[in-house]
Amino acid sequence: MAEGTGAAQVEELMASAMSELEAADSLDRLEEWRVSYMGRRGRLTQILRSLGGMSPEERRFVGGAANRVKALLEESLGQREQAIKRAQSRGSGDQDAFDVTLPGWPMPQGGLHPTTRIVREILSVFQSMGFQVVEGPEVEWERYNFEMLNIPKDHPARDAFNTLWVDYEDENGDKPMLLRTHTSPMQARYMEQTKPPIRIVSPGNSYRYEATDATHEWQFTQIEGLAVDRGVTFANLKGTLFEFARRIFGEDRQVRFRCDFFPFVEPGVDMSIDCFSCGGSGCRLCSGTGWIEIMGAGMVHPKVLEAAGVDSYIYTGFAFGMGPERIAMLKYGIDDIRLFHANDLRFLKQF
Ligand code: FA5
Repeated sequence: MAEGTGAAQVEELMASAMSELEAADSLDRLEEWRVSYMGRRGRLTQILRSLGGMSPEERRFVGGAANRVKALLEESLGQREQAIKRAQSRGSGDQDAFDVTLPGWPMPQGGLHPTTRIVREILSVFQSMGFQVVEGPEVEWERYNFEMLNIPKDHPARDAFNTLWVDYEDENGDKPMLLRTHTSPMQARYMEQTKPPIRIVSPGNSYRYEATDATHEWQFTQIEGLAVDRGVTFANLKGTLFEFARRIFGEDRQVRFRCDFFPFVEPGVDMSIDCFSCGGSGCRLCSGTGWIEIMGAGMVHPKVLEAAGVDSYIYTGFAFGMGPERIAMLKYGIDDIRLFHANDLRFLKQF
């Protein structure tokens, strides 16, 4: 046999073996294929057997090629066998093909976002004191966000609420829609709809057009509180918020109320707790003051009650508004509010 002829034979055998292997679609046909190429009288076996009659040079050449082809065919046979078995077990619905006793793949477990966690925790404290949870729109009318809260147009207090206005014009050419700058519009909305006694907390997103830094975001959460009834006093406000602070920050908390101004309350206060990091002696967390401010509050302004149709001669109320992210920052030692919306799993996985 000439060197070229032997090589051509091996090459031709390889091509036909591979195409027949592709076509073999059952284990029986696979066995037939194996016998016809690699069985005792198989075509490849014949070539290997004929090596003895070849010249040493030809034997080296053809033998090398035939052995490489043999290894390749054996490997391809194994792969084809696996593929046929997989296809058969899928098609037959064979119970043995799927071992139900094997443990499943572990699914990565998600967790609640830290804002969701703290909001739920705060709400449950107030719910346990008889407050009901209500929610309202984030795209709000100027009327609820400002006017009904005793902040008329051109009132300087509007400067404190850097507003994102919605590009919508009414028939007078005014733009009366905005992204609410706080959750306080819910005071007006709820009082307009519901007669006292009222005890609600209202969580939700608020938006302000401001530069972000470690303690300011342009989108943040607030929780509003409102209690209106006959004879509600400032002592009720202090008692409720004191209990809230102890339940969230620990039994030994001290609270401090100082005068502050919000047009929708009179008197208005800000509430601080003694710094739980330094115990009141002054540290970085409390900027050396020993106190940490956590919310604005006050007695609902009579004008706000009247604007919503509540008789201010009969009823009084208190209101408060806090930022849950800031509270979570204090509680969990988070030093930058921007982490809440950064979608960084290293941060989120800690909660
Ligand atoms: C108000 O928004 C008042 N509506 C709160 C209020 C309600 C007072 C009822 C009296 C009666 P202020 O702007 O201070 O107030 O915001 C309240 C809280 O929201 C702040 O203490 C802070 O925790 C949070 N907050 C305000 N601005 C931002 C901001 N840019 N990023 C993150 N949190 C903020």
